[in-house]
Amino acid sequence: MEEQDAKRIAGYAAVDEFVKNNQVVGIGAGSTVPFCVERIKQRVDEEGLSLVCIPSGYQAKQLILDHGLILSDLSQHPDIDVAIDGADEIDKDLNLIKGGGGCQLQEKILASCAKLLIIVADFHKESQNLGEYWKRGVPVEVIPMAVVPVMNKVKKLGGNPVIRFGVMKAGPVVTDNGNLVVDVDFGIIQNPNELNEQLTRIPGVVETGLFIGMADKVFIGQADGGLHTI
Ligand code: ABF
Repeated sequence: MEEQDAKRIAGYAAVDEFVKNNQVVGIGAGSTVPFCVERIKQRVDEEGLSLVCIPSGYQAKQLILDHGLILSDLSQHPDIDVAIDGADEIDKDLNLIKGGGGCQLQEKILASCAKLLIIVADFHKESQNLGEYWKRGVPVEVIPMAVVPVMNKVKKLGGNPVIRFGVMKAGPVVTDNGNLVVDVDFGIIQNPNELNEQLTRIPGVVETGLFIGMADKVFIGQADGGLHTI
């Protein structure tokens, strides 16, 4: 329950500080973002805010529709005022690991179109260096034909790659873009920027879940009901 309360505190606070009338709002995925959408809906009803929402994927699209908010896309609204999203881990410099849900590519595209990227999370997610908390590795989206050579190349960078499988292990997870996800454990990541550049230089890598210097502010709900912002 503590964790859910912490997510709600973070989600509500982020929406209250950053969502304003007449904005185009990017909506990410995960279990914290639904609290943001809940709060957006309350404010639309109570304050009459006029907003257009752009989803990062299927879950976000459904959330927007379920709450009766206005749904659009990047073709109609390529410039986003504020994108609100979750994260798997957040370091002291606001670098992020994202993509635990497999939407890293769309989430990064959305973030790159946004004037502001606001992250919402619970207290587990904060660390000094990426890799301290999120032990499943850096999500790397890979073109299917390149998966073996990419895995060999990330091993040479010191990573331990694992193809992500679905819950029943019947087959690999396929992203919304028809790609595979390789989770690469690098242990504690001392230089996430350099690592991200090394990974994205490998042919066949479409995108990584390392979000470097993209987040503008992070709202972290605390176990005791407090809020920490970075
Ligand atoms: C998305 O949802 C992801 O990039 C990240 O994997 C996840 C975070 O979810 P939660 O809020 O449930 O921790 O934002």
